[in-house]
Amino acid sequence: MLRVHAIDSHTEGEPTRVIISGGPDLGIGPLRERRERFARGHDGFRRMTIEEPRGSDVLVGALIVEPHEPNCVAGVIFFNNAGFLGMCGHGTIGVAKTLAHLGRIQNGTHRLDTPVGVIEFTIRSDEIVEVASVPARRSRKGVTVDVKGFGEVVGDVAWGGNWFFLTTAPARVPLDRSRAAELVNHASAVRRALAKAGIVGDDGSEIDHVEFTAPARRRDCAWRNFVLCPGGMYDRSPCGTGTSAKIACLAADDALKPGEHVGAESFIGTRFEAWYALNREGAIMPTICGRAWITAELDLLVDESDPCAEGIIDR
Ligand code: PYC
Repeated sequence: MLRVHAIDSHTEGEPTRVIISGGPDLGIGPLRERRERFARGHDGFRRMTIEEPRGSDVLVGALIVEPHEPNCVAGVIFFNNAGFLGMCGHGTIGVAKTLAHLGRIQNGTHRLDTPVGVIEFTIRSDEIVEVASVPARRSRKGVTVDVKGFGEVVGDVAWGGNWFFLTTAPARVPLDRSRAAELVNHASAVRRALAKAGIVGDDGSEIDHVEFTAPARRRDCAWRNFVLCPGGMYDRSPCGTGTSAKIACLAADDALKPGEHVGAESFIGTRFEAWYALNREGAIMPTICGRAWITAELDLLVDESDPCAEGIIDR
């Protein structure tokens, strides 16, 4: 019987399952290389830990490993129902709260090794976690894409730790939970149209996140968003990497100054606060803040005879 110990949490509504022990041996070396080994040799473990019947499509997994970079409290590889993520903002907040819950870290600033570089997070005395994320950038402004069934859509391409296409919400579909299925459908069509048109990130990667923005309903937020993640699920939180990408667009338009704080409202009405600084090279360095709550401590059990050991497989 395989036993995998995990801690579940949610960050402003978006769940994270942090795998503490029982994961595959990925060897040593940079986290980018270990993520490749995970993807090539242990994809069944990814599916087993987050997908049905032990999880759900919306869960984001975070495998804790030994860090490669110095002075990091841990290394982490994020994954979801579609594969592996570069960075994950809400997941980092979940990891921070989980490590604190386990007594491995105290309030204060810590370094975390990820496949896209080292990031720093700070657990504040008010329990809010600040994530100083990877550099963000807008790579293209005002890109027009012809979306089958929906017509022309204009948006920006930006990197916030994952690749995003950011555009205003469809005119006739309010960002309401009752309209989630339509928004998923529309955003998925945008994603397919981008791929078909060969519109990719400036490193050649697929743009696998689509972000719609609309005016905020909360007075303490500047916009409300809907973010479609690669596996067809929408982010319940305002999406950390999506907020970084949005900040990169605002900064490029000179609509947000360094150090100016802004609120991002999620599709379910929860909030992140964000701001950015410029580093010596002039790169945009976003910080995202939010809260997470521990929801479960669990042992996942996998019996060799279980036909759904690696999730539910369609035959
Ligand atoms: O918070 O960066 C994020 C994120 C990415 C996918 C789901 N959440």
